[in-house]
Amino acid sequence: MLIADVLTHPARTMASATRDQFVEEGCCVVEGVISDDWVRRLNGAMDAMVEESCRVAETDTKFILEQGHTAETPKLRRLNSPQAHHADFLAFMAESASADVAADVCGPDVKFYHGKLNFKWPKGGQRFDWHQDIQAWPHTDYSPVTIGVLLEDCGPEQGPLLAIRGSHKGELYSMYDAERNWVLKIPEDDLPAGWEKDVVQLTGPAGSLVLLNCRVIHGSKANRSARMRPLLLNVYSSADSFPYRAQPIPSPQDGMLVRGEPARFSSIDPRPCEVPPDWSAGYVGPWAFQNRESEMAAAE
Ligand SMILES: O=C(O)CCC(=O)C(=O)O
Repeated sequence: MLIADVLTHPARTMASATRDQFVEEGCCVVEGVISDDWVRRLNGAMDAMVEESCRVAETDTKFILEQGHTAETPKLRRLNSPQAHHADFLAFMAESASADVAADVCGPDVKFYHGKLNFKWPKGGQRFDWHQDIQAWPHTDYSPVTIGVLLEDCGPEQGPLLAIRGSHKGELYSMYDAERNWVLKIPEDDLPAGWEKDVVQLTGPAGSLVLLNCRVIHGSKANRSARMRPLLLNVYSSADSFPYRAQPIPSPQDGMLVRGEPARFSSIDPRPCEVPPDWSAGYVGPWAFQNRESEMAAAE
């Protein structure tokens, strides 16, 4: 659904000023809609997954491990498709106020696309370079939204998500480098002039939702603190928005309707999007190309 049509429906869970901020800036934090009980359940599910990862020695389709991961000192970078691996992650994605917030920004008919749980281990969890998401999973319109939930309090030292306010209204960058490697990275020299003043830190207490429009430029710095930074990220879209390339993080919940009715017609936004590699044989993450040199120095 195009945003002009979404806005004909009143926001029901977000304050309308916060929704307006999201529409204008491409990002926002929503506090106070996820209960402490949900935060507790999600943390329990996360702990169970971390415990399971202790029996894994190499990255696979479920767990992406950081260097130095061992059973004694687990260091996970990502759990793919948490909703496929624990009932509480699934219930949260489909039944909680997170899906209601998705309906506020996607329109009343909402489906799920994919999910991941990103970790940043204390004192070392790595940076994520500036990038836009939609080039990894193009859709027929730009309704897809990533809704993150902070599983712990997250302050500036923990490597919170950073977004460049308003950048969703600008161009889509190539996520390939000059050698056609899929790097999912925008070099800082290529960012729009004056971008530094528009960097927003998406921090907040545990249970806060952080919203990213699928076109907004975002990234994060390393975790320098002594606290973990776990961030559960679910991508939703309008039900009438359809991906036209293979799903990079496949799961049985891909396309699951979580609010409203299924689509009869597709929504089309003609603004072009460079297509990603074919992920049908498996997603090749950008890890080998991320976190090099001194990028993000200007955001320090
Ligand atoms: O976990 C992070 O800090 C960044 C995650 C992100 O931007 C992504 O997964 O697209």
